[in-house]
Amino acid sequence: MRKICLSCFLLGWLWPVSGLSQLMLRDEALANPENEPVEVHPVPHARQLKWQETEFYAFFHYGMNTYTGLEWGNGDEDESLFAPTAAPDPRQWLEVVQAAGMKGGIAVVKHHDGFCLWPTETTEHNVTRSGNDFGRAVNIPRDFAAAAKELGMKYGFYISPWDRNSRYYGTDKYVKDVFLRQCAELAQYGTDQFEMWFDGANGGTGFYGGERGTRNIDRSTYYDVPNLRDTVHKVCPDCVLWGVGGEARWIGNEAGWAGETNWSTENRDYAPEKNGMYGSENGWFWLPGESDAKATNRGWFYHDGESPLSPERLFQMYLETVGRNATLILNIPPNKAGVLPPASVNALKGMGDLIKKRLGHDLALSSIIAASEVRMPGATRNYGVTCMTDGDKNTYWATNDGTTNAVITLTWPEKQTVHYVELMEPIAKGQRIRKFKIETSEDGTSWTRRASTVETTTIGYKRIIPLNGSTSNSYDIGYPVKALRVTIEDSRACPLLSKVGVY
Ligand code: FUL
Repeated sequence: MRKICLSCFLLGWLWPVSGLSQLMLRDEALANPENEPVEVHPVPHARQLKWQETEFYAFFHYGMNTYTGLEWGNGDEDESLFAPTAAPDPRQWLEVVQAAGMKGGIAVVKHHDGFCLWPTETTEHNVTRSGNDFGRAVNIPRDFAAAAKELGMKYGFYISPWDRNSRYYGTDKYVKDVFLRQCAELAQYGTDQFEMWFDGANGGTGFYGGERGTRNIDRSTYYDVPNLRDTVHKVCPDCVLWGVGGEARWIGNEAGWAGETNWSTENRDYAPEKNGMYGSENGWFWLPGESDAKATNRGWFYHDGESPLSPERLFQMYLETVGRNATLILNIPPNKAGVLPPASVNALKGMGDLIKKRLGHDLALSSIIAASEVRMPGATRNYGVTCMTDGDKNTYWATNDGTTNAVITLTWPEKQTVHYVELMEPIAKGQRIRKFKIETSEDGTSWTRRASTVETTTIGYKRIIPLNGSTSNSYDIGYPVKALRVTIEDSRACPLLSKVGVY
C-alpha cells in the first residue's frame, strides 16, 4: 500500500501536468467518442421501447360474452352457448384498424369466465365443445397472429389471470398448471407478441369448477410475477407484460385520457386510480402508461343496439392519450358473426381520416429550423437541428451538458396556418424535459404564447399540443404564422428532441 502511494506520488511529481491532462482528455474522448449525452435513469428496456413505438393499437373483446350478453361471465356458461353465426374473421378486424392508422392489436383469448378461444389442453372449457361447426373450428390466437404477420402488424393477447371457471383458481396449481401453461401454449402461434394483457381484475365470486363461492388472492404475490415474466420472456423476448406483469401501467381510467403531465416512470407501490394518469417524476422504474378505451357506447363486448363513438370523439381520445405520452388501446368488439360491424368500421375509418388530415402533413419539413444551442458533435454523429426533422427516430438534437433550457425556432418563407405542434424525446436516454412553452409570430418579431391553458410540462415519447388549447374543439381555423418557437424552460438534464412536427 505504502509502495503504491509512493509511486503514485512520484508519478504525479515527475509527469508534466500538461501530459497528464492530455491523457485524461484522451481517455474521456475514448470513453465517449460520439459525445453522447448520458442517460437519465430509469430508462426503458429495449422491449418497452419497441412497445411504445406501437403507439396506437386495437383491443378486440370477443368470446363467450358475445353470445350471453354479459360483460363478466360467471364461468358456469355451457360451452354450447358459444355459437358464432359465421366463421369469425380476425383478418377483417385487423384490416379495419390498420386503415384507421393502428399499428397492431390485442385479441382477448380468455376473459374472466375462463372460456378459451383456442383448443387448449389446460381445460375442457374451450372452443372444441362449442355449439356449432363455426365455433368448433375457432382458433383466435392462431388466426389473429397469422393475419397480423401477413398485414405487417403487431399482435398480442389478453389472457385473464382471473379464471372464474377453474376449480384450481386460488391455488398454486392454477398458476403453474393452468395459467402459465396457457401463456406457454399461446407462444405456439407466434413468439413475436408485443404485449400480453394481464388484467388487474382478479379474484371474487365465480363458478370454480362447481364449488361456487368467493376466492380472493393477493395479486402482488399470487401469480409469481418474476417467474411469469421470465417464462414469457424466454419464449417471447419482445413481449411487454401489461398490468399484473408490471412492464406497462394502467392509465387509471377507461376513458381514453392521460394527464397532460405524464411521466413514464413510477414506483411499484403506486395507486393506479390516483397517479396512473400522471406517473411520478422521480419514479424508480420505467413503467409507461397505456390507456384502454372503448370505441363504442356499451360494453367491452358486443351488445345488440350498440353504436360507435363519433370520429371527432375518437380523435379527441387520440390527442388525449397518444398526444400525452401514453399508448392508446382502443376497443372495437366483433359481433356475433365474429366480424366488426359496419357502423364501427365507418367510425374507425372516420377517425383514421381525421388523423391523416390533421396530423399527416408536417410543416416543419418545409421550415428553416434553428436552435439556441447545439451539442458538440461526436466522431461520426452530430446533434444538429435537422435531427428533429429527418424522420429518423435514432437521431436527436441536443444541447451541451449543463444546459437545461433552449429555444428552437422554425421559420417559413410564407405564412402557414398551424393547428398542432408535436414533440418527441428520444426516451432511450430517459424522460428529461419538465417544462416548455410554445409561441407563434405573424411577423417573425412579436410573439404570442399558444396553448397557455395547457400544462406544457412533460413531453416523453410523444406530445401533441393543440395550439388553441382544446382537444375537443381542436380543429378551428388555425393560426397564421411566419415563425413558431418552442422554449424548453427546464429539463432534468440537457434536453434532447428527436422530432418537432408542426401541423
Ligand atoms: C377490465 C375487465 O374487467 C373488463 O372486462 C375489460 O376486459 C377491461 C379491458 O379490463 O379490468
